[in-house]
Amino acid sequence: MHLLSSDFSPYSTRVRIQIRKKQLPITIGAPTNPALRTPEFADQYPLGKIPVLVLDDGSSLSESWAIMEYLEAVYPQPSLRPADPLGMAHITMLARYADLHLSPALFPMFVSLLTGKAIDAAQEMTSLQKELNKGDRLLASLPPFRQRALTIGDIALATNLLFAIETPKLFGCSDSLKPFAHLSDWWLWVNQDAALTQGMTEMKTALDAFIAAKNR
Ligand SMILES: N[C@@H](CCC(=O)N[C@@H](CS)C(=O)NCC(=O)O)C(=O)O
Repeated sequence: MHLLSSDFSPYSTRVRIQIRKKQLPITIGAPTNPALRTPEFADQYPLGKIPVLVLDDGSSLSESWAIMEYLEAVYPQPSLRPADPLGMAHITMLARYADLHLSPALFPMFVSLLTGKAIDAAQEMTSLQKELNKGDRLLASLPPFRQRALTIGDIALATNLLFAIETPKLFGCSDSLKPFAHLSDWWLWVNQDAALTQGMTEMKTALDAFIAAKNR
C-alpha cells in the first residue's frame, strides 16, 4: 500500500502517525503523478483530497478517518482503538469534534493566511475559543485519558489542534489553549508519544516554511 500525503496536511499527518506507531509496511509520498488539484487527480481519486491510501490492487481510499479505521481492521495489532463499543464511541467523538467543530472555526483564519483575505481576527478568535471550550468540556466528560492508551481519536484531534494553536499566533494571539485546563493537559499527554511528536514537528516545519515563503 502507498499513502499520498503532505507534511502540511493535518489529515495526512494523522495517517502517517498511525502508520509509524503500528510500523506498517506502507510507503508514504507526496502526490506527484497526478499532482493534487489537477483534473487528473480528481479523475483518479473522486474526493480530490489527500490523504489517499492506494491499495495493492490499485483501488484507493479517501477520508482520513475511514483510512485509519481500515488500517486498524486490517492490522489489529498493536491496537490504537478501544475494544469496547463505548470506548470506540468516545474516541470517535474526539475525531468528529476535531473535524466538525474545531476545524471549521479555524477555516476563516486559514483562508486569510492562504489568500490574504482580510478578517476580523478578534471575532475569529472568539469563535475559536468557543470551540476550544467545547473540546475542553468534552475531555472533562470522558473517562480520564491518562488511564488509557493513545488512540486514533487522540491522533485525529492532535493534528487539528496543532493548527488551532499555531494559526492564531500568526494573528497576534498566543497561547490559545491556556484557558482550557483539560485540553492543555491532554496536549501535554499526547505529545509524550514519539510518533505523534514527529508528525507535529513535520507539520510545524511545513507551516513555518509556508509562512517564510509568503513573507519573502
Ligand atoms: N475530510 C478529509 C479532509 C481532507 C483535506 O481537506 N485534505 C486537504 C489537505 S489538509 C486537501 O487535500 N486539500 C486540497 C484541496 O483542497 O484542493 C479527510 O479527513 O481526509
